[in-house]
Formats: sequence, structure tokens, C-alpha cells
Amino acid sequence: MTVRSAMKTTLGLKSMMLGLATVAAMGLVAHDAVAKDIKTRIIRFGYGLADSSPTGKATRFFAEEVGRLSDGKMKVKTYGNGALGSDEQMQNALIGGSQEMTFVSTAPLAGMVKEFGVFDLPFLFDNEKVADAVLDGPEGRKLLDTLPPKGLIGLLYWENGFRNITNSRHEINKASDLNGIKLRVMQNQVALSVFNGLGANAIPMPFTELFTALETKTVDGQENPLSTIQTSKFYEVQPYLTISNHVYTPFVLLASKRWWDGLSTDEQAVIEEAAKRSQAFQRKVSREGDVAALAYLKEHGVKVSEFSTAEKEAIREQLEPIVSKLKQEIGPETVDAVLGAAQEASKS
Ligand code: TK8
Repeated sequence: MTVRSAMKTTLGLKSMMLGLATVAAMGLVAHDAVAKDIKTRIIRFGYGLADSSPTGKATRFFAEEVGRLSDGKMKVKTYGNGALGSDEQMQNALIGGSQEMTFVSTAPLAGMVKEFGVFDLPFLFDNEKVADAVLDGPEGRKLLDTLPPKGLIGLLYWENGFRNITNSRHEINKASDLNGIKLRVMQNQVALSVFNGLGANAIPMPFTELFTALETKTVDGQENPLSTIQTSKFYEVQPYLTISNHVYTPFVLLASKRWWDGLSTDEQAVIEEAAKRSQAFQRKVSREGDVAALAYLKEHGVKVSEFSTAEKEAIREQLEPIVSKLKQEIGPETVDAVLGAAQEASKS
């Protein structure tokens, strides 16, 4: 064998070895990637608001924190715009274990735990500071602790916010202007009773059906925080807005208990820490979003009116008999405890 051909043979052997090593390495990488993918825990997080809503942004913030805190081992996939269903449907999906996380308004939770209906009582909280103090305090925690037996983990509260009325019929400057208005309300008895008590024709409906119902005039109006009125585009079919701030609705950040119980303590700690870090961010963008939304709605031709302080006082009096009846249905101890905590927080 000449030197030249020997060299050729050696080179051939080397490139074959190199090829084999590359294939093996690729196999390892592929195996590792597959293994990593199997090891990566995927968390399906659905919600009803628009992706562009402040709370949509907060959900992505939460997802980033989970990825960071778990070194990529836990991945939150977010699905906004009601893609995974209404609040009620997602609550049931978590209970069944076919979805891992969501945030829902407390109103749909009242269908499972009647005490959550306390948050649909009008003028419960004077401002966000009072709301934060009550929700993050013992009374808020007591309500979250009612959820595990129902198959849900209530991690903590986010903010939906102070609700305002929109409609397509005429200006609403006082409660009596609600007479004959077909008003969509969230699906619980308290919201229904309050608006029927004010003279509206209250129609309970899932949030996912609301825009179409407004567009087709199946309902004349609805009530939601300003950033929702903007980002869910209700203003496109609702020329009249009344700043009423009649109810403060919390969101509850929920996890499926069936899923949660299968997590390691480290994984649970990641979710809890990410939830804590996202709460301050969510409340901040929620409040900034409401201020920006009011300017946006005015710029887009929405006619804005407002309930005066005297009108709000008159509404409180008008609703007094209904509220005292609802208090018995919700649970008088809970109502008194939450009211007491709100009065305490208002003093500081
Ligand atoms: C969004 C709902 C919404 C609520 C409603 O999923 O139903 O009107 O205010 O924010 O939870």
C-alpha cells in the first residue's frame, strides 16, 4: 500500500469516525431534547379577557416568571380571548384536570361557594387601597381557603376592578334611567338582584357571549371596568358610558387542585412565588389601564356621564332592602366580616 493510499484510508476512517460521532452526538442531543421536553411541565393558562388587556399582559408576566424561576422546566402557555371557554367552563376544566390555570371573576365562583357573592354587593370598597387590604387580609384568605374542597387552589387575588355601565340606548345619569334597559350581568344571584332592583332587566350571560349580544342588540348594555370596555371592544357597539364604580370585582388566580397535588413542593413554590411577583405588576397595569382607557374611550366618541355622589347615596338607600336580603343568602357572617374589614381599612 503506497503512503498516499494509506493516508487516504486513514482520512476515510477518520471522516467515518467523525460522521459516527456527529450522528451519536445528534442522537444524544435529540434524546436530550426529547427527554427535556418530556421533563418540561406544560401549564395551560386560559382566560376570558383580550390578550391586549392589562390582565393579559400580567398573565404573560406570570408565565415569564414561572419560566425564570424553574430554569425553563415549567412552561406556561397562555390562551386569551376566551379561547378555552368562559370563566365557568374553565373553572370546571380545572376541577376536571383538563386545564391547569386561569383567572376568573369572583361572581362565577359564587355558584360554587355562595360567600364569594359578597363582592357583587354595591359600593363595598371605597377605593383600590381598601380592596387590596381586605383581599390580601384574613377575610380574603378565608374565602380562598373554601376552594380546595371544590377542586380548586385559589392562589391569590388579582384585580378586575371597579365596574361601569355602558349601553346602546341613551345616556344613563341616574338609576331610574336604567328602567327597561336589558343589561347583561355576571352569572350570580347578587348581580341579578342588584340590577333588577335598580329597574333594569338584568340578563345573566357568560362573558364570552357578551360582545355578540351587544352587537346584535340581544342586550342593550353591560357593566365592566374601563380597560375591559376598551380591550374587549365593547365601545364599538356601546356609545354611552356611565362612570358608576358600583361594584369592585376581584379576579382569583386559580390552579387545578388535581394538577397541583401532582406537583413537587419545589414546583408549587415556583407557582406561588411567580403569583406573588405578578400580583403587584397586575394591579399596577390594571390601574394604569383604566386611566388610559377612559381617555381612549372619550377619543373614540363614547359619550361619558357619571353618577353623582348624591345619586350613589340614593342608590344605596334604594337597594337597602335587597342588600339585607342578599346578606342572608350570601352568609351574614361573611358579609359582616368583609364589611368590617373594609371599614377598618378605610380608616387607615
Ligand atoms: C372575563 C370575565 C370578566 C367579568 C365579566 O373572563 O364576566 O363581566 O368582569 O372580566 O371574568
